[in-house]
Amino acid sequence: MSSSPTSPTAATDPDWWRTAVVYQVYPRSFADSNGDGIGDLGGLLSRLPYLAELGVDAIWLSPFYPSPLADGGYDISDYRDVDPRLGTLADFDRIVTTAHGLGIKIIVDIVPNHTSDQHPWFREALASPVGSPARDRYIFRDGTGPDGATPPANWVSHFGGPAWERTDDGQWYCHLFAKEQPDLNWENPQVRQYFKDTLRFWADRGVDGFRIDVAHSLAKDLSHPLRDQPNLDRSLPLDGTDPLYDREEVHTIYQEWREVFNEYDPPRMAVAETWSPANERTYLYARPTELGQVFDFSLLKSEWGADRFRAVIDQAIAGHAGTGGGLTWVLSSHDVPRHASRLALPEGTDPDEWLNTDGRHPVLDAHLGLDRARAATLMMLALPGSPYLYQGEELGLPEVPDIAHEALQDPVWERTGHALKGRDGARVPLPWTRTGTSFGFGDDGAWLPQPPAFGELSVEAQDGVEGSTLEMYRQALRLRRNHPGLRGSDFAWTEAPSQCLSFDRGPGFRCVVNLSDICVPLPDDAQVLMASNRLADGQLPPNHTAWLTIP
Ligand code: TEU
Ligand code: CA
Repeated sequence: MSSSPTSPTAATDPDWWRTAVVYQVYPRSFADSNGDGIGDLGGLLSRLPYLAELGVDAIWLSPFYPSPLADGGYDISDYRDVDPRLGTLADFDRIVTTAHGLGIKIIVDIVPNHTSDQHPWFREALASPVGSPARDRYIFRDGTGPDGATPPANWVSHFGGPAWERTDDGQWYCHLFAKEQPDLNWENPQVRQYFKDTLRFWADRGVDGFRIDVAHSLAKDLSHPLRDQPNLDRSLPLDGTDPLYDREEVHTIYQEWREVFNEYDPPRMAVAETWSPANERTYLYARPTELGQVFDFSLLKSEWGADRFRAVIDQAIAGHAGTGGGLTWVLSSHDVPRHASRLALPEGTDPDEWLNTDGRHPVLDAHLGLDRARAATLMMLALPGSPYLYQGEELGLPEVPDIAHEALQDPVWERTGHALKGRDGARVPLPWTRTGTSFGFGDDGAWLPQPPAFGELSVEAQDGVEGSTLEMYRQALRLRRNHPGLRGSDFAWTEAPSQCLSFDRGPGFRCVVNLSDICVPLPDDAQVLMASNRLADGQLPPNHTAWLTIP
């Protein structure tokens, strides 16, 4: 395997993240180095050459910190260490050094909305009296109604049920996620200091950037009495005044963090995660005085369709214009059904309902899903800005919808009273080889069961195979890095056949996406650089994308 040489400018360019291809690693599901069934840092270290050959610019690591795993590691009991099941700080340092040697940046996940209930601060809070400074780091309140037996407010958890849990002494604490994830009080100066020092801890170890979990929920209106909010952000029009989501004050936190990022050369980058429906406020997180980037999940939330994709792209580009922030694109993550399955769902199908049938209704056309996934990916990789890839999408992995109920790990399953299966189907450990227990993920089993079909989707099965999804990703990332027409931020729609999209980037580069159900001709004077699949007599088949050189 050969790695791409690091160009000296790329290594020091302070704006590297504006165009970077970032690959999300969910560490427990990536590669297992010691056969205990759990992916770990040793596994990742051994696969860094694979990621270099794939051609990614950066790796975002989902949490690898010590965690009781109430929410797959997003419940952190120590923000400045590595979970012993995953390795040590020395292993982490080796990853940073090795990745940098291969020209790959490292981004770590920061989870500032909540800690684990096993974090020393929360244990101290529980052991301390009502009204104590230890409790003030979290959101403790008396209940209402007789004996205070009703929660202090009608806030709801993202994972189902109320956002409040009662403690032994009768007070309640707020948790917007699982009850093992108590929300921090961001009006507390110690909380603010702790996270700035945590950012420095990892920046000092050489990390290049941060992904900020639930970035829009840190600032809450905690004035007495607590305001009503019985809805989740997903269904709300947000204008900066909601008691829980996307409050105007949250931006002062990121302005303070920017000062920390700028203590380093090059300044550390950051990307905000916010699930609120994208509107003009979403892009404020990406201002250069704050985080620089915010995930744009509109593509990930969009169903297949030329008008839909076009509207999403227009909104993102227009939304960033004037803010100075960097564009991002996402099709898959550890939180949603993989796009190779999602894009095969019939119009209007709720992916959660499909999951609830264990993937039986409707039965998906896997071929169609893969075609569309590849076409959507190739479109995304041609857009200006920074695409975020999720591990395994380069293999065309589908969602695993039929994990046995007993094997499910996502807290969503229990907290919703089995109404939602949750996110495990996107977190099944990767197949590296055709055969073997756990398909080369490790020497033994895997913490979530892998379906038999994973063998033929493994890296081994696709490596060097012309037309494989893996080779398509490799080729696209190589071209993206080297084609002058894909640098810069130029973008212009061009005329396209019905239900197709066509856009030009820099000099001589055009991308055409066929979202119709008939073959369409390509422009006469175009030369095909690559396509998401084979052309049909020089025409672009339905559910395909082509990259073209035009005179
Ligand atoms: O996700 C934030 C979030 O709002 C999710 O609950 C999202 O709505 C849901 O996953 C969709 O089903 C982040 C992390 O990405 C997620 O993995 C964590 O569980 C969550 O924060 C809590 O830290
Ligand atoms: Ca392991």
